[in-house]
Amino acid sequence: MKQLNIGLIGCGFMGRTHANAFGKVHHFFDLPYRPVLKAVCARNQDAARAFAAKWDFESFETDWRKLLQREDIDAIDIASPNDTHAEIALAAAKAGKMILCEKPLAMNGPEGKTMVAAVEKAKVPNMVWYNYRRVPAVTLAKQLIDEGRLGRIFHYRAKFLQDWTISPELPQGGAGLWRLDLKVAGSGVTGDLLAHCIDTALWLNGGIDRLTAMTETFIKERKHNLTGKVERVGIDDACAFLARFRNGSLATFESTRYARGHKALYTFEINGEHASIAWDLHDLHRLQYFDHRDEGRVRGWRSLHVTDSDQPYMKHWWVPGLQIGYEHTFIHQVADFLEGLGNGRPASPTFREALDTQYVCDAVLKSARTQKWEKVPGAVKK
Ligand code: SOE
Repeated sequence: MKQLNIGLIGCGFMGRTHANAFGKVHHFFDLPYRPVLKAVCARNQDAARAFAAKWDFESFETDWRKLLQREDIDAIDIASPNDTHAEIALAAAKAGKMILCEKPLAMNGPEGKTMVAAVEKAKVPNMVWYNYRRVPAVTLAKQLIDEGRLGRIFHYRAKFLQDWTISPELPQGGAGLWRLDLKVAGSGVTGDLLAHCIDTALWLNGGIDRLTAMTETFIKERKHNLTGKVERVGIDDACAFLARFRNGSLATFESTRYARGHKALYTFEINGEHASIAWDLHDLHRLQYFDHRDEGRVRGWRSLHVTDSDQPYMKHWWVPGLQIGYEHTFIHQVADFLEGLGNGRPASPTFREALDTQYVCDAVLKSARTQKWEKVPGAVKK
């Protein structure tokens, strides 16, 4: 097994999910490469040192440019805030490093396009962390759709609900709260939460042709942690949009951080001519499946407990009936990336595939401004 030396940038929540995945993947998967936690990079020296010690990184840096210059680093993993993705990715591609980038790919489509051009020019393997594709129940949904079990798709319905920004006392900006700062995040729930729903939807149901959206910013001003001043809030707190897929199906998408009682309620339901499927992140190991072709007397929604060895990814884990969870989606993503390095079939979504999600987000935000239906350009031919 060859070594793949990882340089991780960012040691927040996402840095932890990625470090955990790199550290565990070889225990469960037989892969052509084994990740080595070479270095972690964060601006704050104490934070970088503490993270390196806790997650077993061999070294730490405080300047990502130095990390990129290191010859002992093969792959750069970008887990820092959204406004840093493009600059780091462009430089990493130039330095010939493989790149894994946290979602969303970029602040917007045009920026994402420069990142796609850079990795494709440098011919470096690249991937964006849209982890929910790798929930075994979601991957099973993909298999069922691709096998044609649902038949023609009529409806796609998705939502991602949270409730952590309802208090007007919550500041914006700085560590942990940069997601509320437009200049750093690029958008609010659209890029942070709906991007997940969109990525899954494009993967399961193909491209989106056009859409119409509305957004709202419920709390208009918040104290900014970095300036100490009360500043205008630029992000969308909530967003809903209607869409038409290229395959003719209709869709509704909704996301908010103001749904009291919901912490991370990501759900989708797909209705086809023969069958329907539904999934819920709070019950992530189950896939609900209804097949009209079942014998009438026993027809009904089946709750598939996705834990058996013939279901996606599950043969790598425990024994049938014992479920896995959130952290494993990141481990699966690393496994697929390493597998792809070995067999030359890049793990998805690549930067180019993730650019499609970015284009949908751009169209959503544009439509919310223009109050019109907007056409969505495609980065990948579908
Ligand atoms: C926001 O609270 C957040 O952490 C997102 O940034 C993640 O992408 C999502 O998976 C969970 O919620």
